[in-house]
This record gives sequence, structure tokens and C-alpha cells, in this order.
Amino acid sequence: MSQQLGTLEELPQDYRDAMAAAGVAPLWPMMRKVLPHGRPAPQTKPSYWNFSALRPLLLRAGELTPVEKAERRVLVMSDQGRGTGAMQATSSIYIGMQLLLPGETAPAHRHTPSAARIIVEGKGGYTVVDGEKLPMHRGDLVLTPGGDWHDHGHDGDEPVIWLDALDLPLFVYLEGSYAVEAPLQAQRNRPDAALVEYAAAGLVPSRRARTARRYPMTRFPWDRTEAALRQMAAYTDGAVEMDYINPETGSDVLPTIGFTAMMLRPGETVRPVLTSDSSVFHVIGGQGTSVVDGVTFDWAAKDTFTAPVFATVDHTNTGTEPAFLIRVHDRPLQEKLGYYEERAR
Ligand code: 1HN
Repeated sequence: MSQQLGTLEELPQDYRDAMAAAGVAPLWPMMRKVLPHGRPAPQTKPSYWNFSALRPLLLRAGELTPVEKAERRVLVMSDQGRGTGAMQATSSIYIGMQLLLPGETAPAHRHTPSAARIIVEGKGGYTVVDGEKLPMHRGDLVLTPGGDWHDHGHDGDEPVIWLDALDLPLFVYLEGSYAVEAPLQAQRNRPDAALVEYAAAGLVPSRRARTARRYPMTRFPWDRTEAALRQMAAYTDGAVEMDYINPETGSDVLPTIGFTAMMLRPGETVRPVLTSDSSVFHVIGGQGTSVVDGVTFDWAAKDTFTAPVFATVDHTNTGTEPAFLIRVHDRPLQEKLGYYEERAR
């Protein structure tokens, strides 16, 4: 039953003063703010970043701020519900666009939050995750699980840009966020090993001989992902969306953040059910329009936008080629907390 609750103003001033002096406050005036009726009332607003607007700003950061002065040269993409400067794009997901110039390195560190990169442009970039050198190609998803050492480098001759996604807001909220710094890592002589070990779905190196690592696959190359999406699209009439999973366990690739790859056929509109998770969408290729809670975003390759929890989302491919997006979401976190939910629209 929806009952109007008492307000602070209704209470006598002397009582309010006495409560404040005692370090307490009445719950009932604040109750609906923390427990809205029926569904959450997110502060997060649908937000959108046009890559062609970000790119010159990022390149200018390359001129203004040497990487040594930045550690990571990143422009943070803030949720418009919280305002520019907010270090989050949704309640639990941080994103930013990072630039590394030819010859530069970003020093090794490890931290409690987990990170993932989606490579946006440039050739020759790489990241080293726990000693394993991982090349960065356009559209790749590269993971740096919490606690893993990682540094970045660049052997090419053009700027490399990628999108970072981290569960940083959650770790800040939990007062659990910190990093340890170190010089660049020694690279083990087995770059990109997981691409060999997990070359075929359903086959993993025999368990008899070894114990699997907790995060066995840290690079998911885009060419494989796109091929899988195209095959799925040819095989089914339905919406084409595939989960990135840990090949040893079948579960999500990181503890709190999940990733899917989506393909929209030319002219296709998809209307997913309402979900309790929040999402960041990054466009790998193609063009289209998405309407998120009534806000329309016209997107093309390299653009990024968000959907808050329980948002109504319609995606339409307005082009003549397939469109591809990677979705970053927090369903793994919500499932662990036991409240992930889907509702019909
Ligand atoms: C971080 O470690 C990276 O390693 C990028 O590239 C962005 C944002 C906040 C905290 C740590 C990186 C980050 C970050």
C-alpha cells in the first residue's frame, strides 16, 4: 500500500535539533528515497558520446600532457545524470577513452577494480597482462582482471585509442579501491597464448596436465567475434547477441562486469526486455538509432552510449550493412547479489 509518510518539517524544531545533536535522524522522511515503489529510480541518465567530438580532444591531450604526467591518458565519460566529471557512466560502470602515442608506455600497476578495453583505433598497441603480451586490434576485448599486473605499450606509428570499462564505482563505493605501481613487466615468451589454447569452442587444453587459470582468456579478438555473430545471424531469425564467457567455466569473464557482442541486420529493430542491469553500448561498425527511455541517439562506428537500469531500449540499424556493438553490463554483479531481474515491456 502506498502510504504518504511523514516529513521532517512536520517535526518540532527542538526535536530535530536534539536528534541532530545526538547524531540520529528519522528514517521515514527518507524512506522512499532509498526504497522507491515497484522499481528503482535511477540517477543515471541515458548518455551518448560522439567519437568524432572526443577524438580531437584526446589527441590534444596527447600534445598537452605527456604520458608520464598522466600515468593513463584518459578522458572520463561521465553519466549526464551525475554531471561532467563524475567518474561513472552508470551506477557501477566507469568508462573512459584512452590515448597512447607511438613509442609511449604506460607503467605497470595492479588494482582491486577489474578493467576491460575495447580497441577503437590504431595499430601497434599492446597491453601486457600478468606477463602475457596481448596485441590490441580494432574491436578486440582485452581484460585486466582485478589484481593482475598490467602495462601498455605501442610499437606502431599512429595514435592508438581504446575504451576502458572498469567496475571502479563499485570499488570506490565499497572503499576498496587502490593500486600498487611497479616498473614495466618482464614479458613471458608466450604472447597471446590463450588464442592457441582456446582456438575452438568446446575444446580446452586437457585438464589432466594442468590447472586452469582463473582468467584463462584475456583477449577476445574481434575477427572471431564478428564471424560468430554473422553465423548466428544466418542461422536464426531472432535478435543476435552473444555473451563473452570464460572458456573453462562457462561463466562471465569478470566477477562484476559482463560483455556481449550484438549484430543488427540491415533495417532490423530489436526491442529487448527490461532488465535490472545497466549497460554501456560501444559501436564497432555500422550505423543506427537507439531510443533509450525516450532519448534518441543516432550512432555510427566508435560512438558510445548508455542505458540505465530498467531502461526501455530500441535499437535500429539504419544502414545497409550489418551493425555491430559491444555491450558492457553489470548483470554478473546483480546475479551474485541475487537480484538480477527481467520484465516484459
Ligand atoms: C586504469 O588502470 C587504466 O590501466 C585505465 O589503462 C583507466 C581508470 C581508473 C582507474 C584505473 C589502465 C583507469 C584505470
